[in-house]
Amino acid sequence: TKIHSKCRGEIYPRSDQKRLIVPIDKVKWSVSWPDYNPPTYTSKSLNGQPWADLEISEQFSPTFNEVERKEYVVRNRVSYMGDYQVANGYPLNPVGRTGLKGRGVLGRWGPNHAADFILTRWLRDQANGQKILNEDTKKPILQFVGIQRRKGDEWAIPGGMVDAGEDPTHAAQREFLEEAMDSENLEQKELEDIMKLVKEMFDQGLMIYQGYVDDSRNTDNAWIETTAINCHAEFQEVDHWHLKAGSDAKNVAWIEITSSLNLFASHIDLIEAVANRHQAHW
Ligand code: RP5
Ligand code: MG
Ligand code: MG
Repeated sequence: TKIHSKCRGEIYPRSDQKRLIVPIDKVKWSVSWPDYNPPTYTSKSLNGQPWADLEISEQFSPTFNEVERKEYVVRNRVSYMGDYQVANGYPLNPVGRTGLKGRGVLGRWGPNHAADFILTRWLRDQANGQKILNEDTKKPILQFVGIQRRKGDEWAIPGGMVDAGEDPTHAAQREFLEEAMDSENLEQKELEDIMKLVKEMFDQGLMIYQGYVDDSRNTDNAWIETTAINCHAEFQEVDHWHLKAGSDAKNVAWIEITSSLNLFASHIDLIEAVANRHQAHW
């Protein structure tokens, strides 16, 4: 895995908070850096949010590395990367230093669980329906449904945070429907019709990755981990689906998969895994 390329920027996203610059060879906690003391930043936007943790104190000390059940709310504090360290009551980023303490804009101390849904199909010749091969690799070209994020304008895989107690596979499907089919603005009847159309296919999706994401919002004490699902349409069953950007997406499109795509967070790694899975052009 590539380590911390996106969360060692100079300025924390959506703020003017500076990070301490961490040289690549000092990312790992195992590399000694006795004077390491980065600034602390937790966005005020977290105040009063029901999905966000509180500041760590005697009254609020989460049960790290466990699925916590308190006051009937489930909070999954387990990392897919194995047990993470907790130093002086604060969880430590399993990949290493980011140059910032606190939670930034992330709600949870420790892992913040997300889910991504990668819908793929073959690029085909409009006239005869044949798969199109890349001239150099002679391998068929895949397409995936990508969205353009409202925040930051970057293109990404549709995805979002897993709700408390929600199954990650469900979260991935739900986020796809919200961001790529605008499900939140559909009439009940339209939504039911779409669900009938997609459900069977979606349930055949395969988990391709579960773990850490190199996201610019990560800090030393809070980070995003994802469950990525790939659902592949082998024939042309998805061609008539009506894609419409919704929720935190402002555009949606079928995008050709190549290794030169520029995508949000470490989504390019997920796309590479999908290309490999289907022996597609990369
Ligand atoms: C990425 O952030 C994950 O892979 C997921 O796509 C996304 C979740 O954040 P929001 O879309 O809710 O901002 O790290
Ligand atoms: Mg969303
Ligand atoms: Mg999202």
